[in-house]
Amino acid sequence: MRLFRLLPALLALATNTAAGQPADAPYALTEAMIPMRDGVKLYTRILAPRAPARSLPLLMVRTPYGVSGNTPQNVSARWNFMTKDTPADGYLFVFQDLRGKFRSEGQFVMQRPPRANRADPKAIDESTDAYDTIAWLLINVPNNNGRVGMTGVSYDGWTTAMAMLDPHPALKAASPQASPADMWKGDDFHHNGAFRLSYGFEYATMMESSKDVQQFAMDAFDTYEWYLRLGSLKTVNDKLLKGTIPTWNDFAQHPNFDAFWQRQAMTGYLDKVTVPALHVAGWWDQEDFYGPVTIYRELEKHDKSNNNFLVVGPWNHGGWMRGEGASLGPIQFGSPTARFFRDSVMAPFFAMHLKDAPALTMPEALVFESGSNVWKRYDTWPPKAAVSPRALYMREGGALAWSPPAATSPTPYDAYVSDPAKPVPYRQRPVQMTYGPGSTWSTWLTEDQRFVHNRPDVLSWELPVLTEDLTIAGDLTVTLHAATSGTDADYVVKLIDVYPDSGMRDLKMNGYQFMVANDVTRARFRKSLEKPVPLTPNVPEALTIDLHTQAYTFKKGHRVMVQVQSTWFPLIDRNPQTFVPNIFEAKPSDFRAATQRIYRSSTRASKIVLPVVTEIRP
Ligand code: PG9
Repeated sequence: MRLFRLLPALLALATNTAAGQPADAPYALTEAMIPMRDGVKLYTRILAPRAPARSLPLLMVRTPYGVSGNTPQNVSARWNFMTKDTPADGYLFVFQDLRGKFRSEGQFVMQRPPRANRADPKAIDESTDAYDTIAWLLINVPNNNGRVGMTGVSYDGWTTAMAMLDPHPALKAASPQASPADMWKGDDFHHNGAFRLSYGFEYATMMESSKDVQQFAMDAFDTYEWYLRLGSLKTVNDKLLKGTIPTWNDFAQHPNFDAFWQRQAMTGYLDKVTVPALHVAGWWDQEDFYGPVTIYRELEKHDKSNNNFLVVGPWNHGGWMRGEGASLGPIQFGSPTARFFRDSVMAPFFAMHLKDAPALTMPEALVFESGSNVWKRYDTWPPKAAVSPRALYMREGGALAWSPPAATSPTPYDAYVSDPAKPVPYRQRPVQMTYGPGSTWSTWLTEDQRFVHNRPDVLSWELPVLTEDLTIAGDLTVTLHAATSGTDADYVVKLIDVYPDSGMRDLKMNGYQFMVANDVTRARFRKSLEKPVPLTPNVPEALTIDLHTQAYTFKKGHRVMVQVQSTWFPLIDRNPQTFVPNIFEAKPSDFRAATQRIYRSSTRASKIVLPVVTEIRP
């Protein structure tokens, strides 16, 4: 980094350090505009202990959500777990606004893809911005020990993962937490190509209507009504946004897994473990669960020096970074899981790499097995030993069974009519805005599924009451043999733990239907993610649905249930059920009710394959 580029920032550093700071706070604030290689300057806040005991490592968070909330007064409270009440011997905390957000210069690009030409010295991306920032910090922040850590949740987790692609040599440890990996396959904006309407619309407008964050003004408290009134998604640009929100335009112009999404997805770039990494995910993360598990797995293929680790706990999005984590919604986990993670995993991980603290003996995968409510240590994820895949079949009469259907069945399927004019709500109405006041978004994955259980457009199958515990650990896959009277369809599959009908101390938990795993598939993509093809009316086809991964004990006395439905609104946009090349361009007349059949015959046996733990476990 050449000195003339540093001068304005050094000036900013000098000017802003002293002004109006509480003398009794253990940290002092320095603000800087740090120059990047293309000349753009990024607003950065550095919070350093007033009287450092020795030279300290830098711990950095890069975010699009604004950094001004990080003050000398509150940094202690937020990050106390990392410093164990001794700020003077802790960290030099660094918070930076991404390009184009809040006080940083430049242009914000939603998940800017890695630069195409790595040889171009002026090309930029989040990796180079992290690199340039670290280079600057090492020279300009007094008392740093030459080592840097990065962390953050979700977008900030993604910037952490991006910094690991071409890391500055001083980046010695990283914890990307709930980082998305692929916005088309499994994170915030789509799942298997099915568009996450409410999140996509509300997030894109929140981030791209101004330089800061600003919620779209919806004139309905129950957004289920608001999204239904929109009708076809074409209305969004025609009447509301008029092409002003770049990310919405990308959604509308790239409905398939084309070069746009392929280039943005992290997975294609994860070909080496460059920095010791602690990947963190929550089993009930309502935004990005696919991402952290996928990033861990991709990197694990290249982890020759055993520097890549996974932690998954019973958390919602970012739940490990706040509160105790002893419960989520009404579900109890028996111990303060979030506190345990922060104190006993995250803090020692960074201390070991950045401060030569005693080594943390990290298992390859530390996962919380909910239901039995214990932490388990595995030497691979998914576990290889002591787990056998066992199929649970959908059978006649709403039954699930460990054996396939008999050769002769008078009715080889269960059926329902799915009507896009009356979609199944994904959570209890009123469905408040995602991040609106009173919103139950953050815990919706724990909601009691009885609210849709007996709808005529939701099918359910159940195992009899379990006579002993059933534990699963690893990957879950569904095969649905399905036919529709239309030419396109969505199928949502939910694996549910049904609590005992009576005897629960908390009365509402009697018969509670708790979703253990779930996802949606959009049948048009069953043959190709890039080139969707219509279904032939009433001709069954086999669809594979990845229900991701879990560690869970269905307790003795509980039941296992599977539910299938074809709408999940407004989480997922409505499939018109008539094949059109681009659903964002569908006409109102394309939206039609359709009969969906889920086959359960000997030749078309729909099933869920569970990773059943069979032997003595670690
Ligand atoms: N889930 C959010 C997000 C991450 C990355 C891109 C878009 C959205 C977040 O919580 O930051």
